[in-house]
Amino acid sequence: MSKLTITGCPNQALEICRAAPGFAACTLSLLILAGCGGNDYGSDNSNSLQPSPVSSPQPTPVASPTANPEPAPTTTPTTAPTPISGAELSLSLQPAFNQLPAQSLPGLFGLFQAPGDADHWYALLRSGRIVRFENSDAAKTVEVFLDIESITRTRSEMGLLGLAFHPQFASNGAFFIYYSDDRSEGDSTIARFTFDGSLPVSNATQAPILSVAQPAANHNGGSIAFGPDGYLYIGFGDGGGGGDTYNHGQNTQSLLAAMLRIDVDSSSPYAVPESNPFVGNSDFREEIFAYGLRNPFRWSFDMENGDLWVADVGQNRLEEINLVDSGDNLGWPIMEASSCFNSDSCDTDGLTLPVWEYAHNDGACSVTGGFVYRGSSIPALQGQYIYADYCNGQVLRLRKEGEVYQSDLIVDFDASVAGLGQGLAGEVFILDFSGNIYRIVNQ
Ligand SMILES: [Ca+2]
Ligand SMILES: [Ca+2]
Repeated sequence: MSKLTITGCPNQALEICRAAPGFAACTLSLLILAGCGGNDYGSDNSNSLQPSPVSSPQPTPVASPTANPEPAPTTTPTTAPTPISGAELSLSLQPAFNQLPAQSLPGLFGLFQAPGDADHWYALLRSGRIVRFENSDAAKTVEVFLDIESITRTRSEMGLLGLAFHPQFASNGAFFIYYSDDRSEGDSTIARFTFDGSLPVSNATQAPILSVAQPAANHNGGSIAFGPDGYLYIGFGDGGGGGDTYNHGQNTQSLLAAMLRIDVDSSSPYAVPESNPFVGNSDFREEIFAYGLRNPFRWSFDMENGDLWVADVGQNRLEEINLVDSGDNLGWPIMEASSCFNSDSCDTDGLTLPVWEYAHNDGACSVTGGFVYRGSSIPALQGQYIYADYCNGQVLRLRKEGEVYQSDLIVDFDASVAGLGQGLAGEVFILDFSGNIYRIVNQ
């Protein structure tokens, strides 16, 4: 019998919560787990994690305004805190696209626009669907863009996890998805599909790109994206369990626990770019762009300068946000953020530590990476990284003042944020896992 939630720890419980139909159950689990001392578990149990439709995704009220946007008390600055100069900001969340039918976006994991198409939004649903709707707050219907529910496994942290439109989508119709397929523990599968103008996209257009066997149902990563270099980036977690059960973190012969970079245009199914950092090094799989990651569930490129921001979900203590370069070793499981985890030496030579980390205080326990704001509606957020914590619902911003990073609260949001979204105009949207979409607005 596989181990149950109650043998896990708060952060691990949260990762189970990602799959739960409602946050209340997760809160309960976390309460039960209070004081947990760090046991590992395999969350790949089949007892409690079957996703079910969200029972009542009623639009929730606009999040309460942050009365005093002081730095979030839950954050533990990596460097010495400096006075927050953004205290003049007073932001809130406003429902967007809220004329869409109730329950039309259950398990909302992502929100995208396709290159060259400002007229639509594409919503990624964990169950195995992508639906699209018009780019208008008056939009009242969604269309099924892709439906692979029949071949998507959704137990635990599995599901349709990522979407990336090809940079030439407008002319070639190509897009890529990352889903847990119906093999074993939900093999991590990257596949290409082709949109020919008619909906839904035919599943027969699926062309496999890459599949990696998963030893456990959790820590699968999630996002995929094209970089400014035109290559497809893929983020995989350490395979699962807890505390790097399967020793993938520093295993560079494995594609797990790594950011990969592949060229999907010059060869079929893909080629390794000659500029990848470990090309010609037999100690590494050449697809690896960076490694030492625990669970890069949500990450993104700055649409203006191409910086790669990777939020790595932590174990039991610390959540991290990394600025990732080619060849980086992000440290897991030697380190959990800047704290020694599974090493006697705690030697950080050669490791890239996060630019920001925060502790599991005040209900925080799992970072949901977001986007660098490049919109026009809130100039004060320009160039700042917007992210959230799945557990306590806080939406935060990270910015650099001089050489010092600092993070503060935007909104204390009473919902489970399993993803944020960014469109062609650079605005950032906050997604409630139950299916509501919010934009950030001035009070
Ligand atoms: Ca896994
Ligand atoms: Ca790390």
